[in-house]
Amino acid sequence: PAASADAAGDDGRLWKLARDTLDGNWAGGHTVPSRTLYPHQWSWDSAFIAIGWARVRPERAWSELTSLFRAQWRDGRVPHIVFNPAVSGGAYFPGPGFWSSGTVEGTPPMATSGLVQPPVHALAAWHAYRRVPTEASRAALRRLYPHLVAQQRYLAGCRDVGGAGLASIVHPWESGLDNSPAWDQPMSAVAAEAAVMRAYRRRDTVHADPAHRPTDLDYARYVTMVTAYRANGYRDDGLADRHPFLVECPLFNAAMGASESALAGIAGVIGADPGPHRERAVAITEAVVARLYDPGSGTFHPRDLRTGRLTPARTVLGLTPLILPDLPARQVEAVLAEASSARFGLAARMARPLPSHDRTAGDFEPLRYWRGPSWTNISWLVRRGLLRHGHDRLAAGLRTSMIDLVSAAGCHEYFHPDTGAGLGSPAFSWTAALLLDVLA
Ligand code: 9YW
Repeated sequence: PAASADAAGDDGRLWKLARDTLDGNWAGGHTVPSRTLYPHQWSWDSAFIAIGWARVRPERAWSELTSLFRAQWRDGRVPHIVFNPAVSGGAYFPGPGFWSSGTVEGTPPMATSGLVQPPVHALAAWHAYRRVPTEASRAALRRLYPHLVAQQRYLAGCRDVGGAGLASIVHPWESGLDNSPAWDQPMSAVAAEAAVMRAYRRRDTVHADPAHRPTDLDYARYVTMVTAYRANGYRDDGLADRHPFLVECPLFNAAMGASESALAGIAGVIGADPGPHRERAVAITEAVVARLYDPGSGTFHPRDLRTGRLTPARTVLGLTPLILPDLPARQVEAVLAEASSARFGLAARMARPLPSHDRTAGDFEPLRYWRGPSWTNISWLVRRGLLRHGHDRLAAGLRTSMIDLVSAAGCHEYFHPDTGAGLGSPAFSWTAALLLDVLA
């Protein structure tokens, strides 16, 4: 009884810490990921953040998503950054001047980037609604629905470069896992001149330890890829013939499939037809399995459209198709085996947190961003997948590990995968938001 009383007291402390962290990052209408490092609105951050707000201030969950979708482009794309005009353009690189979205047809009045991020938004909206199924939430869902549908249509249409029903990403930033080892091979084909970066000043390395961030060479390539995309007005026709980076990512496409399933649920609630969403969810799941599952490794890998091959690294991206409700039992079992192996260490009692990359790989880097550290949003997604497929004990192990990290280190952006030490921003919104969700 003493131990559980302590646990309850600690939960109360963590609840307050997480709520205060979100409150501190609320910018009126949306929440910044971090006041210092990321002072604007980020697309997939807002989806995760809405899930947390639903627990404490539901009206903010809807305003978070609504404000993001106000920046949706006419073609349906939801930009990965919406710039806050009240924040200096130089506070973040690449800022509004670099993207110059205002010079492109069909863009909203506010400055945005031209890239997207994993489409976890319908998933988040549906999750938030089920937490607070009020009339106000239903009204918000009804307003969001056509925007969520347009987002999916853009990805499944304009971005189906491979022609197999999956969306391609045109930049590692679109994966959300910027410098994951998954991108090393496709990135190596992108011309990088160190000179490119001399024209710019990185801001991330002012706020965070350069040893924990992507390298200058990575940034040179990031800039080269955006420049190529921007030169064609961020258009998607003809990408296969001209764009240097085209990849079908397992997480991105699993999010797209899971969002179609979520849209079926949303459609049911607002009186629209769930049928087409269910069909699309099944088709996306089949394509993810057919195109991205490797029976040899027993896990999912990104497919590089430039080479036609799967990329070799076994990163945490490979586990994320578990969020697909229709994932066949065979692939569920394979992902569980991969997750429970020494590479990722998933267990009912976890010795260490879930890493972003294979712990046994030679290029595992425990401090560098997406090349090893543990991230709360990925753990949250994998936990959702485990629950969805009935693996409650493993889901509970992951939940405890997520809570323990924040309990010991605070709402950090990411965590050392061995020691659990907090890394990056110390007051990070999605860590706080998803902690609220798992604590409730
Ligand atoms: C950057 C805001 C974003 C996340 C991404 C993460 C990072 C931006 O921060 O990218 O400048 O590196 O990789 O997933 O949305 O939190």
